[in-house]
Amino acid sequence: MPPWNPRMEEIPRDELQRLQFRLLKTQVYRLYSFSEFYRARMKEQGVHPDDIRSLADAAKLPFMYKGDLRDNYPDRIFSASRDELVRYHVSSGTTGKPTVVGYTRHDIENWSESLARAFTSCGLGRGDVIQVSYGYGLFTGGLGAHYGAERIGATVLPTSVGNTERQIELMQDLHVTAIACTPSYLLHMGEVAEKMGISIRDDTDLSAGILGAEPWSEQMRERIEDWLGIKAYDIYGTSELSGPMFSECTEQQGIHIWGDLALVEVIDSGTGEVLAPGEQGELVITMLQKEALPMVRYRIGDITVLEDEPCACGRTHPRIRRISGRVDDMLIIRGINVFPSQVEHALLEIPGIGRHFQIVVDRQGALDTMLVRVEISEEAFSDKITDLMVLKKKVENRLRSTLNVAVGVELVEPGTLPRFEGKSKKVIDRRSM
Ligand code: DLL
Repeated sequence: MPPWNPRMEEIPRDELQRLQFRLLKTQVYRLYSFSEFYRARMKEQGVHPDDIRSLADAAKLPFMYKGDLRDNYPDRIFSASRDELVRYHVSSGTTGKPTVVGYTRHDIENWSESLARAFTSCGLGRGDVIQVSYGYGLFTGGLGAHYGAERIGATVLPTSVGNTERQIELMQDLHVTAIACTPSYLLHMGEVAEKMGISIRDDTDLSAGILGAEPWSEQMRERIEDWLGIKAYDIYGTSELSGPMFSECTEQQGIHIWGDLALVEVIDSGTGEVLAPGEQGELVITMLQKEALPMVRYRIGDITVLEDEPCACGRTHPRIRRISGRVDDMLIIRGINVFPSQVEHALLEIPGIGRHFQIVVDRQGALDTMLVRVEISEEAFSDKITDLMVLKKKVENRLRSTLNVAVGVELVEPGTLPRFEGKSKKVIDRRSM
């Protein structure tokens, strides 16, 4: 594989936009000519490739949805022939058929390039030992991170998920400097390490976590950094875009979206209108160079804000803020929109509260109920019962004022809620069971 192209990260903005326009036009012409799916979609929308005369004209193109991939299972949207494919990944999805993603050699190269940029943005390079504790296999996390880490000349420790005690021993013995995994798995590892009498902060060389694949909050970042003595970076992507692709840099001021690979828009979920930078809405991504499974104006369902100012690190590509939730995991409790990330945000500000929680939504008669089960810290656990009552009241009040809805609270012993090696499942919605 060729070395990655770090110079692209500082390309002047006007040059980047010219490049994006050229790539967009080429992709749209290619799809209109060769893909039945896209040609039909564009005709339905009354748009022809000749109508794309500027980058802003991307807004004329039809949206794509996750449902389109499921409806065209397994490969009817692919625009490369089978013999050009070098890999499949498959995402389980929450309902119905899984989503199959195919990759040409060029797709794998661009994907590795984006991860090479992501890792170097987080200050990693040759000499680092990167433990990849995302799942290897059909999930994109493990192999994606693996190729990116090799591309920058780092040493990879491909532990995948599971066998946590062994992972911690290897982390110590092989002088691992960075770990790539879900934030919830890193929390679990920290706890298991403590049980083994090992402090990740004091007894290992770990200095960075490249964490993603699930929502996590700024407060969670602070806790992880303070507790484990590392820098925790947010990495984002979805299987349809290739897998993990985009990350923060050492400034930790938003996720860089590599503009030569992806065009980013944030839209109003209701009207589909493109929003200005700084406004919160639904993320829409067009992959500019993808071959096997092209994604044009893909409505991912994640909620964020576009930051268009260049970053202090010198990279010129646009950034998005930390994902604050999903359009579709938004819970509606008695008419009020609630995101699990808001709950996490509120809980972690309260001293005495541990790192794990679970939301149980149910219905009593016609009324939605929401119970938040929260682990308390070891120190709070040894407090008097009256102190625990005060803590419970405090949590109830904080949640009510943050969410504008009354919430039941149950404080549970440290270590009682389920732990996850991959993506965590924080919400149990019994209304749909
Ligand atoms: O989770 C790809 C990935 C692997 C990203 C490893 C980062 C690290 P999917 O399984 O298709 O792909 O799930 C994609 O996960 O639409 C978001 O809702 C959520 N997600 C991913 N990263 C983040 C993040 C991988 N950093 C879905 N913050 C996305 C919040 C995230 N949500």
